[in-house]
Amino acid sequence: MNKKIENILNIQVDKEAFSSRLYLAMAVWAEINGLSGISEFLYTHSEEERMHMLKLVKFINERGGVAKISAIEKPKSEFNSVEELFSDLLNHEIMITNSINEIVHTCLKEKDFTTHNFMQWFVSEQMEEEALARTIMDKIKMIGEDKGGLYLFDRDINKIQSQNISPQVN
Ligand code: OFO
Repeated sequence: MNKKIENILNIQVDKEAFSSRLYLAMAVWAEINGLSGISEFLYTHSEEERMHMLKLVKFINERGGVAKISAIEKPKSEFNSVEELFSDLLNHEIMITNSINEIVHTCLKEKDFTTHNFMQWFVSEQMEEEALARTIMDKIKMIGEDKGGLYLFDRDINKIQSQNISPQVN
């Protein structure tokens, strides 16, 4: 496997692992703050990010490279509000989209069309995840300070998830 591609894929392995732990930390915060629907949503999202990481790990190894599992920085675990949490989540997904786009760009420059083809799954996944995060942010902004609205949002968030996310990994 092309070394440059192997390296950027390994950096992405770390980013997906970090995403999984960031969403896990968010899930814990939501759970201890009595937001069980939001926490369930985030636990599931954390698991999906772990699957993204594994998908990359397996691809690197199958193509003759070596997947590297490194230390990961500690994610943020305190949030002032649900709005801050989901705003962080949206910004994180935008960063991941940019990172995926960079990999796609490098694949084309290096003429690695196999990895380019493989990365298309991530391109579509990011489109869905970003769209979902934006939908959620719109709803949270609508709710504002309304506690009843937050109660309903927490109850219904997992329905929004099932309409928008396709967690298929294979
Ligand atoms: Fe939410 O991002 Fe993985 O790819």
